[in-house]
Amino acid sequence: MLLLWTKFLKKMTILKIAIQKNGRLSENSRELLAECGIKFSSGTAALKSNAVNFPVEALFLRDDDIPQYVEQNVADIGIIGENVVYEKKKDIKVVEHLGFASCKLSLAIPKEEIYTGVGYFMNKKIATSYPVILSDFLQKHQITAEIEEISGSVEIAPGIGLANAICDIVSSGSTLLANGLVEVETILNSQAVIVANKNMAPEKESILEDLLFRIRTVKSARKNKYILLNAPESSIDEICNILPGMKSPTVLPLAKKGWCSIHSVVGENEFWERINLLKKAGAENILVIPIEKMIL
Ligand code: PRT
Ligand code: ZN
Repeated sequence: MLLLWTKFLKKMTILKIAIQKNGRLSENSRELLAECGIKFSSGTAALKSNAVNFPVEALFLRDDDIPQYVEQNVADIGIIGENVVYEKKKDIKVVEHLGFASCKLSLAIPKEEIYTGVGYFMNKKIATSYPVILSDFLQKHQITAEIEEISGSVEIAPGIGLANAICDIVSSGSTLLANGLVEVETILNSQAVIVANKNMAPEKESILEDLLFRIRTVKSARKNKYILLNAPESSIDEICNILPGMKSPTVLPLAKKGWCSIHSVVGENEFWERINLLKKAGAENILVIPIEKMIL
């Protein structure tokens, strides 16, 4: 069976997707493809792997190289952080936001400094791994500053006298705190995205559309919960207003006279707020269940 599929793959159009080999994006990227029902033939050690049930091939690379490979058609699409898209400035397009690896690219200074606004950075030395984004930001604000490009452990730079300030990725903020720094400007908000080559063949575009459909289905399911509850019939209208659902909630009679069961879908973000309103409206035995796939 696998041999037949391998022979078939050689003839058919394959979409090549570049994902990070090791790092903050790799697990989520692999998980997303797995939730889209795509299974790969090799384990995590391989540098490329064909899917056994979908026309894609995964290439496992360093995230910094992905924009260039997508531009050069070595890969058709890739999963990277928006920060890398803007830093590398390659001729590629963002086709989907994925909602994971959220972070900010920010400017931070020693906490004992008094911050006076962006003018603070005039004639200062700023350490960063993002010289392109930083220099665009400084230019936009007409600030002349020296950029010290370093590839890692940027937060240590002010403490060892290498720079006055830093421009780096911030997520929880604990690395800044541990190094006596405070965030003063957010340059950009970032999350993982799918980037694509701008001149893909129509057959590849069509595979990408299928893949994006699956990804959107997985994303909608992650953002929502299925909710079931029991309520007195007199509360149906009020509860339906609290839980509008996709079209409208399902209302089923219970064996107990005067009671019904109401089923609906609620967004992850508004979930707690809605639960309190439902309890106030008389809902009981509320069950909240994760949704595996959601096709809109
Ligand atoms: O080896 P390779 O080049 O592939 O990976 P990498 O080391 O360049 O990147 P990696 O795996 O560290 O991050 C990949 C992407 O994840 C980044 O490009 C961002 O889009 C995103 N991301 C999300 C982060 C973070 N959160 C993050 N916290 N990237 C880096 N950090 C680092 C940051 O540099 C800083 O040192 O974590 C520290 C700050 O974290 P907090 O939580 O203390 O604020
Ligand atoms: Zn990298």
